[in-house]
Amino acid sequence: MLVALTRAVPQSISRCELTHLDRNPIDIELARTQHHAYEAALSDAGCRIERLPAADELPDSVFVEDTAIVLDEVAIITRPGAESRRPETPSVAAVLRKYRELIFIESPAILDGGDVLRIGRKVFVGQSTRTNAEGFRQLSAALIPFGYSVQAVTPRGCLHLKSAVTAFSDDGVVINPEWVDASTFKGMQLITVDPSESSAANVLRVRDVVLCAASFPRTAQRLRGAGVNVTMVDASELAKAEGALTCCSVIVVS
Ligand code: CIR
Repeated sequence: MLVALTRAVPQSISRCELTHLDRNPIDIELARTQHHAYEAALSDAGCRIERLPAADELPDSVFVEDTAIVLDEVAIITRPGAESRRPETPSVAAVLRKYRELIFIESPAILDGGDVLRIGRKVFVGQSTRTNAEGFRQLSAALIPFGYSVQAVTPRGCLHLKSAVTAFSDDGVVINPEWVDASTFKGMQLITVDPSESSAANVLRVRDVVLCAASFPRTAQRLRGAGVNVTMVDASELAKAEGALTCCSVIVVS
């Protein structure tokens, strides 16, 4: 059984953190409609949706991915790199306690879930404005005892490692090689984003389905050409808040 933790688009989303984008008006109703469609796609892919309590006063609270990393053996509660996002974690921890033993990332570490890419027993950790060397060190110390290998990677020109690369299968990644060094993933099947779709590397795999953002049809076509079972989801409103597909859920195997 898969559980997808999600959280509603908050009233305050227009005050979200922005790093690489200029602020543009966000249509909350449209963002909510698209977020419901995202939840429906996750449900169709086999997830039970469990909604965290809404947090209207926390502008980035819909982006639950950054607050926790859930593995089979344990869940890590992060310490988000943006100070405004740190109050998001206690309510996530309260729910995840039902499913896993918890390990907490502590100051002076910062770590965003968007920087953590797990492929099998390998964990790649982006060193970004949101994740520092101490965040990498604490995460490594938590995961190495469970037999994971943990490797630091430096993305450039994007918010998180998973803006630049995500897995579409057990050994395949979709990647923007301008944002992360492709040689890090040598030996895996690499599908590069279409050059006109720089943000298309963030796809969300749920079992044998891969969710792709509707704004990136050319990259989706590349995935389909490789035999991937693609479902398109329109996430254009939350993209104005620098959110992509993985950001809006935490998937728990229960
Ligand atoms: C932020 O800057 O924290 C949010 N506006 C966007 C977070 C997106 N999260 C993700 O890619 N994992």
